[in-house]
Amino acid sequence: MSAMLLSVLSVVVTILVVEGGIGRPRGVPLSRAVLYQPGEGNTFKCLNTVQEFPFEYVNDDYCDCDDGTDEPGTAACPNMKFFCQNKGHVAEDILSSRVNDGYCDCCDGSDEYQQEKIQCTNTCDELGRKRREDLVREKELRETGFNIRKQYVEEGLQNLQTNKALAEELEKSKEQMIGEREDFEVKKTEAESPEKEAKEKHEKAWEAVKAERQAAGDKLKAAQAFQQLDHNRDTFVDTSEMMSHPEFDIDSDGTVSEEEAKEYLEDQERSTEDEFLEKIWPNIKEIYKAPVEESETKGDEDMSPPSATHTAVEDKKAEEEEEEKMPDYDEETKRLIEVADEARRLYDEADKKVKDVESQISNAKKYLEKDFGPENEYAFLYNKCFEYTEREYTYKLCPFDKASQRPKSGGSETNLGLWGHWDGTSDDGYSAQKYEKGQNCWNGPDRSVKILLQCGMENQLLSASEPSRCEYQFEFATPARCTQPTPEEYQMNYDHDEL
Ligand code: MAN
Repeated sequence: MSAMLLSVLSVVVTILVVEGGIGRPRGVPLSRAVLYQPGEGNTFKCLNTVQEFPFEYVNDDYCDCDDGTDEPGTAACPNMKFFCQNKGHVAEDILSSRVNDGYCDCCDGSDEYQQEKIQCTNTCDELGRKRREDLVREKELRETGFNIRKQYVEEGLQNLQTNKALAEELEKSKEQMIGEREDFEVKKTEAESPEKEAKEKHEKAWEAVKAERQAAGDKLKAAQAFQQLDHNRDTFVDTSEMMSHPEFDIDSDGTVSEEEAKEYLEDQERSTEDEFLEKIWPNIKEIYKAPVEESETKGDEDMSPPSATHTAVEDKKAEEEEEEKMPDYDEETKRLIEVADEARRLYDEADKKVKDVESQISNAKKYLEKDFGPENEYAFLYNKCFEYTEREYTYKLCPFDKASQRPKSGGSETNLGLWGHWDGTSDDGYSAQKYEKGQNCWNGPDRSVKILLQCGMENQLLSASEPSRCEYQFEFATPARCTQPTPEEYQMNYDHDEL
């Protein structure tokens, strides 16, 4: 072996780390080591260009290849990746500009090999241990959550079947109840007809009495008016007597002229009492003002004690009111009303039964129409509510129903939105929900909430925020969201391919 060959070999040994039977330069993962083996004549071919350089140019801290692949372990080529093995923790690629920048980026400190700048402590074992512990906890959480989820799926399915059967059964009893209601309706109509007839008869008779009383009263008033107008008691009311009554001043000029008086006397000079009652009184009864009697003007100065006058007035009023009131129905009408009342009560009862069953059917159908997730695993949350209190508000979520907010200091609840739809990503549609059409925000949109779901051992509202005015975001943990952890998910990733 020549001295020259020996020196070349020694360079190769210094730039290649030998591990797992294959050498590789600093910053190169094992999976790419094969690309960094010295070629014929101890050369290195840049990985993405046709350039070729002596192998010792690799990691010589000078960027030779246009694609930068000759410097995987230095900061010489911009935007390259440096691979940290991080044994005991998770291997990672860091930006090549971070190599030897005086800051420890890799937990194994391999990015800071020029130790004059900084000496990094290897923290990979500790970080790896912590990470493994976290992963074990997360795995346990997912497993426990997933087991609960299985129960939810079972319950969801059962509820679905129960509600389906219930809806069908209720539909049947609804038919029967409608039939019963129809029977009661017929009976009600039958009972109401004689009741109506008897009531109408009674009311008509009462109307007739009232009309008679009114006519008699009117006649009395007319006769009194004749007496009052006939000042000279000559059994006639004439124009001059009419002229002393200012209410007959048609043109409101302050005096009642003879013409105006005649106008009311049917163009005559005077009227007899019979004529007055029959023809004149109907014309003037709305405007005629009876003279105020002396005893009436003196009313307030009455010598009797005020309370006595008051009582007399009240008594008269009560008497008049009593007279105005329709008398009670006769016994037979009362009996018919009682029979009809009972028929109405029975009908109303039957009607209420139909309405109740209709509302139960509607609830069962509402349940059946809801999308409770691919396996009905979210059905468990229906008809339940969860709260979260922060600095200012208590937020409430009733899944598949509504979301609300109320001030901690008291005050009314604000509707933040009603159940809208699932709102997850295109490949994970059940990861989020949307509640919308809440109370309108002043000068803004209707309030709405996006619920981000995550796996948790318990159903819990974890947070509530308002990223944009009146657009809220809740985080909600539920076992329904837990998927079964796979062995691959929890065995990998400790050391990549470097184990
Ligand atoms: C209330 C609350 C808030 C909201 C404002 C908008 O105070 O609902 O969350 O931002 O109204 O005016």
